[in-house]
Amino acid sequence: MRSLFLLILAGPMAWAQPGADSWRAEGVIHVDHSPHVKLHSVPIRAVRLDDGFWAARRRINVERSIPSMLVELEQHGVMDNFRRLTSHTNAPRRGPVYTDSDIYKWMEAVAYVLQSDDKPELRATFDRLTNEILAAQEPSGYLNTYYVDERKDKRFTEMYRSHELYCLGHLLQAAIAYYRATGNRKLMDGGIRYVNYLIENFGESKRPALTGHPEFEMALVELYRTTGERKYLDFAGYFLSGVERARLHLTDEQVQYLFSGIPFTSRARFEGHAVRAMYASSGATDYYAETGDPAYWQTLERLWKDLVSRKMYITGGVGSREAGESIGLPYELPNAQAYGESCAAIGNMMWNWRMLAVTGEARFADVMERALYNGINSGMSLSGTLYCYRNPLESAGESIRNEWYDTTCCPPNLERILASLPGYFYSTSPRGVYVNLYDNSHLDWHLESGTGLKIDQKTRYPWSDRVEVTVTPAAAAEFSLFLRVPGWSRSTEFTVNGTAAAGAVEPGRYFEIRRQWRAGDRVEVKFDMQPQLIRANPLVREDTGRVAVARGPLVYCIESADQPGLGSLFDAELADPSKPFHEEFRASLLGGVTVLRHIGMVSEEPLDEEPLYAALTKSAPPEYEPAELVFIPYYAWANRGQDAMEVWVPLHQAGNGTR
Ligand code: FUB
Ligand code: ZN
Repeated sequence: MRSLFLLILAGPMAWAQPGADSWRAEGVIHVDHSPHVKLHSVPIRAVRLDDGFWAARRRINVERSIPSMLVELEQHGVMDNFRRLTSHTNAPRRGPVYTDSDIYKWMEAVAYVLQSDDKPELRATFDRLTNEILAAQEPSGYLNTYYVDERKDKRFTEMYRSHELYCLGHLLQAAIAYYRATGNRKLMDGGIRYVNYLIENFGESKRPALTGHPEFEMALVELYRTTGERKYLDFAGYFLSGVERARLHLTDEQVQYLFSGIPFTSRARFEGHAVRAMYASSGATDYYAETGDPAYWQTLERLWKDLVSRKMYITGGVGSREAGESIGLPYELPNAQAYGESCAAIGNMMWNWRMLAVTGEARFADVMERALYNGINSGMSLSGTLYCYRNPLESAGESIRNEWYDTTCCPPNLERILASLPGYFYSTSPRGVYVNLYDNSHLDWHLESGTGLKIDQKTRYPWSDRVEVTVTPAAAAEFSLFLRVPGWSRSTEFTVNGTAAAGAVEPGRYFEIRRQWRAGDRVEVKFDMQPQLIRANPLVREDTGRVAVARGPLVYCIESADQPGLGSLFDAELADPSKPFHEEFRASLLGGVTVLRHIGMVSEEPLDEEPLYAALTKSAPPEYEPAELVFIPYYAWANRGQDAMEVWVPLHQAGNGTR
């Protein structure tokens, strides 16, 4: 089998022949034939995460999160919404307009798990759900559980809110992932029937359509990549062209908020609903990868810059406002009020993954890593059964994690991103292989020349600053190994078989080691993982006088559970930034984390007993005394009860109220 698909893949990449099992070689996004990408994906099945940071999270996902979420989805009637359409019961439809998408996202997560390991029971569940879902599909191809019965007349008449195409997009993504897991096209063929119906009836010379909640664009491009049928790419282009504004009578506020309805290429800034903006940008990047339209690229660069230099949290989270789940103004990055929906951080990773494929530039992988380790990782509890919808950067101890939300978009989204994680670790190009993420892992794949290639990473990353990479080509071959130098590592060292590797090492770039590689060649990487104090741009007024602590890819926070002597977390400040942090790995804490200890200054009197306003004089209270502060990784907060938490900690000004 393996030699068969090596043969298929050898040489210039060609469209899969009918009957070939080329689906086995397709990655999270299948960009092998995309003319405007520099990097190609490696399929999930080619990467095994060995015992380590992400293997532990992924195991919990497979063993706890995915099974318990199906129980929740069933209990909340998500599958019954389909069943009621075929069993002719009078049971009411339950859940919001978009809840069909929740089961689809869950199925996508299952499909990624099956790409790693065949689990017959899970496969049988997927097949059963597929049958139940497709039984509710109408002969025309239409499939949606909300616009039925008395709401049937409203189909496609309120697309700014209907999520009809959003749900279909998620169905297609689940179906494509399952096809890539098993070669089974049943759900995908059902999705295609619906898409074909849409293409026949909607478009510039037909009825007008709008995605309303972008997401369908990504799915359409992936369908094009999977089937080779150009009409799906063109249909994505139709939605991104935003030509229907007038015919759909969309207001300025709507097109701004929905991130659809005007040409994507006319967008000047990142705005509106955070998840919509992320998914639209992901879809537009997919579209660019196929078409190379320079107007798309200019827009994507403009939006990316706006995001990372003005609108993104240090955690990779996005979305400052609860109102409209929206992005907010430049530098509007409140901490306690931060919305930071898990789905938006996931969208950030998905978008940057696509930007990385297009450019091969490590700055995009840096953002992926930031979002993954922090703003995404915080979204799922260590137990795997509780989820954050919002991911604030400060909390007075409100309840933040729940098993279920009526709008439960985030939990299955977290499940699908964790399940698909092996697919993000490596990429290939005609020049060689890229290591995008670091963790204990094993790659069993091949170079684009067809030469088999295995790579082993041995590391305790992100706790350890060292990674040992063993490269094993099937036969000695000249190619490049590109290792990402994270932007946070101010000095990084590489040795090959014990000798320092030549070449300039720049943070935020890939380091290229080109040589004749032989089986067992060993590269050792040493990052600068010393804890760093980070300041925000002074225009982020909420962070004035405050610092955040980061170590490697992890953002840290203080949580009240770790400061037993402290009355209130908010009485504490960080002292003397010139002093080093004390690092300590605690195996029994929060699944095993490196904690950081540093001197703090704590108000002698509780600050909430101080007057609201007082004249600023040198001798004025409050007085502060030293106390140790213990920092834990941000992702691990809110796992021990409802504790207060703070990422941006005030920096104590020496001489100001200090004894
Ligand atoms: O509208 C569908 C999903 O629900 C969005 O992506 C989330 O932001 C939530 O509103
Ligand atoms: Zn969500």
